[in-house]
Amino acid sequence: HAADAHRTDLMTMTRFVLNEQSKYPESRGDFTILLSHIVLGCKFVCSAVNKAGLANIIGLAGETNGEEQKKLDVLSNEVFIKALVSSGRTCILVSEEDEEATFVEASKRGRYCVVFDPLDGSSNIDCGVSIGTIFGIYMVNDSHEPTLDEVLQPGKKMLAAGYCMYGSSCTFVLSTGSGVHGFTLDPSLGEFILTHPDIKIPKKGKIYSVNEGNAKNWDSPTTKYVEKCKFPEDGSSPKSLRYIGSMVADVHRTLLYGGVFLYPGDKKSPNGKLRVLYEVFPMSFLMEQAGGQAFTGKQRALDLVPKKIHERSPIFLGSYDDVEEIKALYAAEEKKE
Ligand code: P6P
Repeated sequence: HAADAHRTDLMTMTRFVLNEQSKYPESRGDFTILLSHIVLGCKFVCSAVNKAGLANIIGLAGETNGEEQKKLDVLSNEVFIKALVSSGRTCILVSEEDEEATFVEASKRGRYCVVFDPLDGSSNIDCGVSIGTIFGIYMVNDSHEPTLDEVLQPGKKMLAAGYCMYGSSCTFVLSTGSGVHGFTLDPSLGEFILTHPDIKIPKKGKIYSVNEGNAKNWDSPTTKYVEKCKFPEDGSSPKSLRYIGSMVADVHRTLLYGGVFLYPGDKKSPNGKLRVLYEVFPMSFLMEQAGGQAFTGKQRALDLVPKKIHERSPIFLGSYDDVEEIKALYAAEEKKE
């Protein structure tokens, strides 16, 4: 029976990625092993975040055996770094939590570079708002003498990218370059099961997502675009504003419902707030793979070449047609200058 087959034919992430990998006969399963270690980190964080509210009671996040209460993002970072190094498949790691990149010792070195934010939006933990882990994966060119150049690459060079959102359920969204797929953690199995195969973002949306509190400092194209969302000139109905203030949650809603997420630059911070390597690139990669697009105000986000591992960029991402409108406003501004 089809229904039974569906129930008993569990498409776990491991099985899904092995299927993907079978398209590359020469691959030795290294990517699958790497991904399994990223998933291990996410399962740990999911469990820790879900208990965060009880931290003081159960002495979580740093155990109260005398050790000072470690912040969950610091703890999560340690778990990811250790899991990735122990996978034996990584060469360079860049984390939002670490000023310097981690160069894996030669004996444990592999072919992948992972850039990640272990707990993005962690300031929202205490009020229970969804937060997440965001990651991107590059293949290393020269693993003998790796340098930072291996990760100062445009986002279009990424092999894979994804995020894990710790919300009402634990949802892992992944692209390895052949579409975007969503998996939901079944806590009884401890497995991520495929629940959203081949996610496609609606071509146009009815939602815009931006921190309106920064409106005073926006440039003209962003100001004009937001104005159009609120007071459409063509008589169409205004868009809804949805802003959670946690990138993974705002992007996940945009991916599923459509619309556009903006973190523009402004007079105070010309490069905006979001980091190129482990926020802008992975989310832009996913948006393109889902049929949307991502723009920095100057260029296609994935074409940007980062100079520093923690540099920031303005970002406008989401439904294809909505981002086109933003690009047109920036192009018109360009012409005036
Ligand atoms: P603002 C969270 O702190 C974060 O890094 C992203 O997750 C989120 O999109 C953004 O900052 C929110 O920034 O300035 O609107 O509070």
